Amino acid sequence: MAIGFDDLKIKYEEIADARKMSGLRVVLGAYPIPGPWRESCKGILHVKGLKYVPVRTGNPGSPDVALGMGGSQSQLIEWTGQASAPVMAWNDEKPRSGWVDQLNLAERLAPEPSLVPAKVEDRALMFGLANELLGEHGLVWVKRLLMVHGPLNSLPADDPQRPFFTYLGEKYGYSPEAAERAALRIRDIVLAFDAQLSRQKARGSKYLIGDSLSALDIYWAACCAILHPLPPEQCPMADAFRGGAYGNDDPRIEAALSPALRDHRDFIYATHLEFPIVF
Ligand SMILES: N[C@@H](CCC(=O)N[C@@H](CS)C(=O)NCC(=O)O)C(=O)O
Repeated sequence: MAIGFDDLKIKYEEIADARKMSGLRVVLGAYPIPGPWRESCKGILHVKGLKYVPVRTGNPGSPDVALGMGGSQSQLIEWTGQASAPVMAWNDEKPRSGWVDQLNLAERLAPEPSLVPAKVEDRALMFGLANELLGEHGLVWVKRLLMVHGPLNSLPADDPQRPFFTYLGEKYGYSPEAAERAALRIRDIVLAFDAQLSRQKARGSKYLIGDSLSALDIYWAACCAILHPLPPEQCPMADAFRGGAYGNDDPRIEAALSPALRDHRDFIYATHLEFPIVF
């Protein structure tokens, strides 16, 4: 069921070609891994029915996952001024590599259905909680420190996968102490989401904010995979990433990740997003 790195269903354009186009182009990275920012961005665009041209991150002939895989992303850096995905490019406007800018652009291009609550208190809460997931030092940001902790402490020095984990560890400030702080932070964020979902259920809402779908529900659905990926028939991701990078072996986080939070992810995918996830 899982697909390999050379078996992608989406047709990804090269950056040089995408730069010559107008309209909406999204640098997604051509790999079968449900990156939380990537799937968040795809989810927002899907709900809004916005069509786009998918673009790969690496230079022609280079791997797409990260610079540490040995390739080059110099064309992405030249175009967007940074080296991560996703990036949304609209006509000749400055490419947007941050999730807040991406949501705001999507809202502008397709105002309905709005994924940003109209009430100021709801909006402030939504962006605050979304930042706990996607922002710097948010859940999926710091999960990278746990992701590299195992491999950096177990892979032999000459293992071909080691440079990838070394690259990510150096880029995001890995140390064993930072990994422990990350685990506690993730637990606390998951607990905060669980409390928010319980409050919403108590007032009769099926959604994390207000009474209808917001970007936060999509972000939770997309980010949950980093701790608890969907099964292969719904998410045919590369097997090598399932269980280690996308999974959790910390009992404190496991206890916080309640059945209600897992069910909420499943509900949002089944009701508003696409199955199976396409890569
Ligand atoms: N641009 C995002 C971060 C996106 C991100 O980190 N994406 C991952 C893939 S899901 C990535 O490109 N990782 C490779 C790297 O960090 O070098 C943000 O800062 O809001």
